[in-house]
Amino acid sequence: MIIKKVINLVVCLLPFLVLAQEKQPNIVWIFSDDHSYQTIGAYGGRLQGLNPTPNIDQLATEGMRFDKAYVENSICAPSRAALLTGKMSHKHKKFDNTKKSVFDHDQQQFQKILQKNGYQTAMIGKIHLPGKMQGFDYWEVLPGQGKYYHPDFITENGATNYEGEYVTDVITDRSLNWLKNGRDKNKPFMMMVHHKAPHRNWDPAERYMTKYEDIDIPEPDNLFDNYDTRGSAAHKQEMDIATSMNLDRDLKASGEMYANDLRFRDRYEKIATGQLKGKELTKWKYQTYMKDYLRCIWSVDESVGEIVKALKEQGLDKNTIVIYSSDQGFYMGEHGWFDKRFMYEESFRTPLIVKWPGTVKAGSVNTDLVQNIDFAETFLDMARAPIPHDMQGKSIVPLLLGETPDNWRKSLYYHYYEYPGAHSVRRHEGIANKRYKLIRFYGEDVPDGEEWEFYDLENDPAEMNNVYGSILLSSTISELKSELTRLRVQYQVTKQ
Ligand code: SGN
Ligand code: CA
Repeated sequence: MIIKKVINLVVCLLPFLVLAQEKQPNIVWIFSDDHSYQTIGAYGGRLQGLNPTPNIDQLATEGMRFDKAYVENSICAPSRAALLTGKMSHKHKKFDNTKKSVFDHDQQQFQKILQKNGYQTAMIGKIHLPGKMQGFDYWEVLPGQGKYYHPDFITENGATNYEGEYVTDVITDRSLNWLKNGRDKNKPFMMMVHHKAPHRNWDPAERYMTKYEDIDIPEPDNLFDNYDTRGSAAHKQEMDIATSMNLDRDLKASGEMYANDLRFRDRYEKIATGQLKGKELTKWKYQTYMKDYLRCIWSVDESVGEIVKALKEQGLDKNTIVIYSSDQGFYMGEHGWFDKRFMYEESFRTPLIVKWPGTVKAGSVNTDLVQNIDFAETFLDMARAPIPHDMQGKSIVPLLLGETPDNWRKSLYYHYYEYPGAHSVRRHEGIANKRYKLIRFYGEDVPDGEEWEFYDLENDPAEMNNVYGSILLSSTISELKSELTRLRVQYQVTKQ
């Protein structure tokens, strides 16, 4: 009996023992801004037939796809602060994208710990956290949101302008350059390749300007959602394609800038003649938005392919982990929307794919609840560096090894703060498990200061039916309310 137990223990620990003996792996973290899982072929869904991401899909074929990866605050700067610190917004203090909350670069961040444990670290691309980066041997970042064309980049030594170049290409080239010529080849490395695309206003590289021109992009079933059963926040947002997406900068179909630009002539004329009205106009806006968005993705996917190829050419592929993810999800017309912020699935969820040669089973799929606060601890664990106790996530390395710990989280906490603000999404917090989601909208411009929503994700995956008032579900709702209170205590949430 005892011998059997010992054998079982050794079998369970084997992957960890093997890992402990190998040399520290390199980590390449390719990240994008606002890339929805709906537009990644490997995630399936209505857009898969467009084959939008062959290189990212290849990572999934060779690695693990996470189907339940989420963020803690679906907006750029707070999400990035969570990645670096392994903490939620109320702990790292970058609550929103505005100047009202400031990210203190002096605080603990995973890359500083990696450096202390023998790693070379590099960050190239969008970080959206003003101030000097710390913990990177090399950094070259966009100021704020950055620009798609002729972008400026800031380094330790000042700014450089890339006249005539496209931002995704510059980020790829600068990353490849560091990989080849910039790093100390005797050390393991962590390279962060963080793209600006496909962020609004979806400007593609010249070479992809006409891609998808002659096809119809499938529409979501709820493109014309009327928000029945939902509270006031869904009705009052300003992120719907029909009225909040503009015809000039967003769709390049109106305004002086586009009137004489041959590339946009067809669009311009379509709008100028006034032939589209009501639902037909919304459908046209959806098609135009989606095509530009997908064209931006095409360059990001190409970047993934080039980086994977370079790793191979340099003999680094066997000992390099390649991760693909985004700072949050995005609406591809679901609920009639673009943008993010809400705790509804399309923006709460984010893509996550990990290729770890020799360690992760090729083509595997994980459905455990993971969150962006897990990245920092995961990287430290991969590097076998110490993990500070005050980080709030969990390393996903056991999941990558195919072992879900018994005490793995059963629910997720979410909190969005930026109101009043762009797109007018009311403040809210909430809790979700694999089956249900409870959301509490609160504060300014919320009737009576508080509104609740509740969704049964199994019966209503598109979250069209708020069943907060359901008598049948009242005890389940109470359970989730208690769980929300428990999570607030666990994560030490202070700000309401
Ligand atoms: C800009 C965009 C918004 C977007 C925010 C935040 N407007 O303000 O649509 O929600 O960034 O995006 S734009 O017309 O200037 O593009 S985030 O990814 O940085 O959080
Ligand atoms: Ca973003």
